[in-house]
Amino acid sequence: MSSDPFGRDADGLSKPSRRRFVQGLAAGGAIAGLGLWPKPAWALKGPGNANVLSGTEFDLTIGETPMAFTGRVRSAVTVNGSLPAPVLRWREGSTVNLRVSNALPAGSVHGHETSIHWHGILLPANMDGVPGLSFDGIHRGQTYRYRFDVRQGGTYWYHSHSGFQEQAGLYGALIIDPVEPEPFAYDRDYVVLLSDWTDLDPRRLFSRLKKMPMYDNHALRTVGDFMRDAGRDGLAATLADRRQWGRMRMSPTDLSDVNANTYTYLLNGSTSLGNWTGLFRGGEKLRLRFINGSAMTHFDVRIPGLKMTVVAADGQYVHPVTVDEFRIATAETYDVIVEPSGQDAFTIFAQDMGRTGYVAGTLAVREGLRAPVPPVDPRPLLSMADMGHGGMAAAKAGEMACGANMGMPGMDHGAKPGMGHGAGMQSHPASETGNPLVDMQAMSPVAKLDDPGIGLRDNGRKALSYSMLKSAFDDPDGREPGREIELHLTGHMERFAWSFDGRKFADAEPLRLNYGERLRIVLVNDTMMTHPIHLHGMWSDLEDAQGGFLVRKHTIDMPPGSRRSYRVRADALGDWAYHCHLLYHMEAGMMRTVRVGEGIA
Ligand SMILES: [Cu+2]
Repeated sequence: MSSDPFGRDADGLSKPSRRRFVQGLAAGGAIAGLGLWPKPAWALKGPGNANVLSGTEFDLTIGETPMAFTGRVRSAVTVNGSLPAPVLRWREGSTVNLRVSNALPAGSVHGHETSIHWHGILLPANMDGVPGLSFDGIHRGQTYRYRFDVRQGGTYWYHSHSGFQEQAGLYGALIIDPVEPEPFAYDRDYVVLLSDWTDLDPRRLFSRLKKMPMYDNHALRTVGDFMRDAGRDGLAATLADRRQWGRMRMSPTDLSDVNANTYTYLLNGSTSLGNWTGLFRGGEKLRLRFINGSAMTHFDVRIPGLKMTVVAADGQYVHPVTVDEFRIATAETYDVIVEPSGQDAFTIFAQDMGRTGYVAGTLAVREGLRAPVPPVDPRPLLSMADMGHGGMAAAKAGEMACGANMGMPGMDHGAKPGMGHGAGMQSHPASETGNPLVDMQAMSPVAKLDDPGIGLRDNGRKALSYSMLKSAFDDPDGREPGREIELHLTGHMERFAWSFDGRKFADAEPLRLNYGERLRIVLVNDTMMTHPIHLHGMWSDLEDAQGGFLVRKHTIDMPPGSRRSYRVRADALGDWAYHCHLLYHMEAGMMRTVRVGEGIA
């Protein structure tokens, strides 16, 4: 029986071939040292972008493939046998046909249904790939035919929207070549797709999170830390601070629910040991298309020795801004231009926001080179201001800015609705009051657009913040929003409960938008976690602190204690998913249906 390069047999279904198995090990790298394989497995991989499919006709087969990233063999969910899924290259103005087949084996731990969602792509609702909203999903043995016009250019990605398949490997880059010439030049073009891998069955990881939300956070403060703080700040202040943290049920070092204690981070499907390498010649400009295809990880990215010029965010051009470092939330993309020179090799370094681990790759003049890999930064501490209990100045200074006025739900802080952006006490939806799924509220959240984020302040490097991202075009709609919807991101740490306005997806009515309207969505983060919020089918046009158009995105990251607003043009009929892109937050309920129709709101 013959196989094509993707390990498919003549019947079009994927099977885990020996070749793919070895390549999976290659991506893992670590196993090469065990002597099980005749040569370093990564030598099988070519440099740069392997596995690119381009054109208008695509056959994508979703199946299981054995992979080993840690030395243990696990079944990944793959597309045409590949993790990450193949890079798809489309052209703006074309019509793409994508036949997606479900070849998951019977009894797969990854379920019997699958789907592909084209993240950030404008398309008809029944092509969006969310089971239960857009269509019925793709059942075992079935093929779903996606067909739509490509109406945009830029860097995007695609992933499963079924169960936890995205965690298990079903994600890939999507590159759309624009019709118009791009406003920047480069000699080489690389995808840098970051992701997080676990050997655990993701369903088991989710149930562990429900039972032990703090499992991955080993960094609880010690008695020694306490005595040091007490010596510095005084016993009373330290005790008061600890009581507040205790009431909020969180260690100040906890920035993420799942981190490198569980995850192995991947860059283009390679571990650090596998050392994905992008080649360059001196004097060339490289375009790096960073994509965060992780399930649960914010990455802080830098290339020591190189400046990075950000030219696009979430696929859309921005005025070029040059930085040393940027934070990329789950589901975001950034295109950057770099000009390596003076060294033969540079390290692409991506550490997780909680500083528990990293993944590294290399830009080099030839294969086999490595530059030094920097240490992971010290763990940052969250402050009360980080939680929305105090202003930015306090946040920057890392001070405790909140007094006795803790944000426990149900307290009346005398806030009035419609208080505008930023300053003053924040009001809260009545559904949060007395709600067992809500353990905290932000009292004075602010936009924090000029804040690069926890752990990136004053570290001696110039870090990107949202306020530096300015679309290279004016507000494409131009109308002032006709109405405003305020939604609160809510949660309960110990229950691992996540929701909007204290209502889980299963218990919530759709959010209704009138077809054609321009509206403003205001998000308030009442939790201590950072949530990247993604609206399907329509752009999210982020506003600056004055309410003016700032930057067009498909995913808006919401740090703790933040209040951010964006404009949406409801120009896509149908039901759309609207959710936190942290996979386990979405699964726990931080999701809504957005229903766009004629005269329904
Ligand atoms: Cu979230």
